[in-house]
Amino acid sequence: MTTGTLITVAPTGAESTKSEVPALPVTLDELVRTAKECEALGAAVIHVHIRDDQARPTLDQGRLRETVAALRENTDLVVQLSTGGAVTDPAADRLAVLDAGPEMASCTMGTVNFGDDVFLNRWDFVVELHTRMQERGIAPEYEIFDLGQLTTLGRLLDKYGLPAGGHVHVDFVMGVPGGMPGTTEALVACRQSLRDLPEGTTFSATGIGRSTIPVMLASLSAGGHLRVGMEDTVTYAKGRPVESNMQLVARAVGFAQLAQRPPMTSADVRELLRLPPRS
Ligand code: KMH
Ligand code: ZN
Repeated sequence: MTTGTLITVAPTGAESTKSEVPALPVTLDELVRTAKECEALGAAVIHVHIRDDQARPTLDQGRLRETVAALRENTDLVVQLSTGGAVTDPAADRLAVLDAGPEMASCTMGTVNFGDDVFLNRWDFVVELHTRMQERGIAPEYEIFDLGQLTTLGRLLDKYGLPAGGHVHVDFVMGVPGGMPGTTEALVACRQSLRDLPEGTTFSATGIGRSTIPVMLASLSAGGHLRVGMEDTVTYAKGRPVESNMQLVARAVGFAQLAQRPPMTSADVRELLRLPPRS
């Protein structure tokens, strides 16, 4: 039985521009402020992409380290760095994200068309990410953009073993143009496929764009957790741009409470993911 809800905020992403979406947090100050406010509302994990001084996506190692340190100093959130980066980022830079020492990092389970682009995740790259995280005690969040990627995850775990700590957590990223749709039917199909993964595997889900609300409701009803944020949607309702990440987290918290699955604290989440508690 799932009792609480793990709420992840993905505040920035790599796709929206600051000029088109002025509320997007792109500086370290904006990110830290967002993290603190989202934590106060009920988020327990933050999925982080960073930007440079021109607000362009970057994987600069110094900035990544500074970001991890600032988020740790100012919040108790579990800091999950994106190894997905932007579609243009080379594999070596994406692997080097792990050198910034996050507690958690994303690990996408295959290649997917991404609008007009391709989000490239070759098998050898996935293996390298998984095994480096295993060696360093970083908890992976396996990002699933399409049903077959769950089969790939099963193959990865069979061949290379469980992640550090032994707990498997996946995130269904639904509604990317090129991936699975953000529908209840697709979520249920993914949920069914978890039967082939280790017992106790947990999942969260996020719906891109207008699939945000249906995916949130489907995930809660299927025993899943939630990821929300301006990485995934910049429209709150028809004709209403998102005002802030806090607005999205507050809505997710409201839905979780209605479902009688209140937000988990970051300490609860560390226990779930078998991460060491914060000293
Ligand atoms: N920005 C996308 C190309 C992740 O963060 O791990 C990939 C992405 C996945 O956002
Ligand atoms: Zn991301």
